[in-house]
Amino acid sequence: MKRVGKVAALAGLVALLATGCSGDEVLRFGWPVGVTEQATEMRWLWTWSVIAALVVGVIVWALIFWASVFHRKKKNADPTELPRQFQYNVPLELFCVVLPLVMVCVLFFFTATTENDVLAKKPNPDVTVNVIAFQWNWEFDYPNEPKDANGQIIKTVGSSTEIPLLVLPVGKNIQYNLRSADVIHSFWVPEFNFKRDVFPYPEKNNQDSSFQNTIDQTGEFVGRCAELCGTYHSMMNFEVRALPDNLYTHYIQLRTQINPATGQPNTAAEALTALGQSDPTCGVLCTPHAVTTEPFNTDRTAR
Ligand SMILES: [Cu+2]
Repeated sequence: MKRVGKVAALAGLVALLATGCSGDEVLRFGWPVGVTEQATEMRWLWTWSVIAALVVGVIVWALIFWASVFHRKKKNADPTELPRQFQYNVPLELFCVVLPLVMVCVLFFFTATTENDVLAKKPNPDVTVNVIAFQWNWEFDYPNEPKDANGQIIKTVGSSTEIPLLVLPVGKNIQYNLRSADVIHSFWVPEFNFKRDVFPYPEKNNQDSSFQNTIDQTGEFVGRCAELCGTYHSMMNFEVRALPDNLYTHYIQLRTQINPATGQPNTAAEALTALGQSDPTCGVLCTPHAVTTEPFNTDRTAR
């Protein structure tokens, strides 16, 4: 018994150390890192669901252990005699039906309320972006921001040589309006813990093609298309650049201004370069090109 205990403790220790989990990861129970308020809310649901499952698990394991260790066949037992039977014990059977039902109801309640919160939309979002997916890239428009010096909406379009940067502020309620110019794509930023299909003509199909979230930390987060949409589907990447609010406002200002070198309003890359020059603390956040992914080679004979 003592040896079994030692071996079990050692196996547990090895499992814990060999998986290389940090304290934070252990508490997340495998839930991926998220950077939005909504992702945090989903993580809470996951963490408490796992804790509840573990509590049930511990009780069930203890009962199995108790039954198999302390209720073994007695040495001098009569082999023809059955152990005590429980199958028509009404209170016990009621308990075994009602308790799981209560557990399912509790899980359902917290799942439904979390989903409602994650999908909730406020009437007046702080920032609105129109996300247009096309084979095989992305366009991001800022319809509610000031127009640029040419009177055009500020927009960032990706190409086969440039990853589009979706620049957004942290701590603000952001609305994403999704639409496709051709086939079905899917807007996915892994760190948002959120993914939604991007359809053509969403209004014709009565689709709710928008969602909102609030990013709660600055950083560079890769975005991907998560719906097989053709030849270059796997390279249909973009990058979310979550800036502090004051830098975001400055970025939008720069996007409206004419770049003397080109005679045109600043592109995303030019605006980020200027932003980095005006605020040296900006660092990686102001890199003019994507840092989480690379443009793809369209030469199909390249390999
Ligand atoms: Cu796609």
